[in-house]
Amino acid sequence: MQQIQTIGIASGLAGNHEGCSRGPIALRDSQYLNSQCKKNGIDLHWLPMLSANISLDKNQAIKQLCSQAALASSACINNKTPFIFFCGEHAYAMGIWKGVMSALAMYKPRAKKLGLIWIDAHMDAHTFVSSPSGNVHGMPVAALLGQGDDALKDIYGDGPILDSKNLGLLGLRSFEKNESVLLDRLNVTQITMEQIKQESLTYWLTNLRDTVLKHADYFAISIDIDAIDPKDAPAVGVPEPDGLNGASLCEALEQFNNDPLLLGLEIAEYSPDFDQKDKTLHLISALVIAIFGEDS
Ligand SMILES: [Mn+2]
Repeated sequence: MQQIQTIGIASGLAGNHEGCSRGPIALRDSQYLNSQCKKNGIDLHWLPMLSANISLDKNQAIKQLCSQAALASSACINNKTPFIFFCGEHAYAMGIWKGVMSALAMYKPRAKKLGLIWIDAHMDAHTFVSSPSGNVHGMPVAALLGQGDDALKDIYGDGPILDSKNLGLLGLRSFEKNESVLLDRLNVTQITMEQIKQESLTYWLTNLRDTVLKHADYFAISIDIDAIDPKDAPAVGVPEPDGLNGASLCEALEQFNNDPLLLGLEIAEYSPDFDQKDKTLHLISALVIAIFGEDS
């Protein structure tokens, strides 16, 4: 049985959909998820749930959650234990991956680098200046790349930023001009749904792993559930039609099963109130098993 450090961040502060805060709690309490994982050799070892400090203003509360996420993720790297973060919103990716990069930077005798595969319908590359909504869950990619405005940089704080060569986005189909201009300027690898119609998901994910590891030592995967087609995963705050096929994504991710260079996984934006017959819950469970399960 493989033990996976499992951290939930139960917050809906960074979007305009409070229901997301219930996602991590529902997953922690799900008999289905935890028992399916056990059957497949995965012991989800749940650490105490992180939740927002409501006495702080919104951005300061998001910043605090990111710091807590960074502490938890860097501890996983230092202890060399695989991890899963289940996050109400994608905003906390800022903390999770900064924490991982900080811990890798301390490796002896040589600092190590992170490559990141970001599976999402959206680019998440807004700043407070460019965002029409001002929702921080649309900004983590910009922050991780060190491209935030002052307010976003304040939330991100000090610490390493992600080299744009070490990031690849997949599943894109809903974004604003400002975001694609930013990512194009930084030469970030972007795989759109159009491209996924030409070649299989397995092909693109093999390709992305190679790309993000060209200049990095390890890699990790961040999945926004809205990358998946709403027919397969309806339980999200911002559904976007024409997305990834859920079963194909699981099948394609199996190539990373027990990959020695894979550090961990983030799954964000699950909003259980919108689920239909637990479809999304079952898919989340299948994603985890594809990556960490035995004999998959
Ligand atoms: Mn996202």
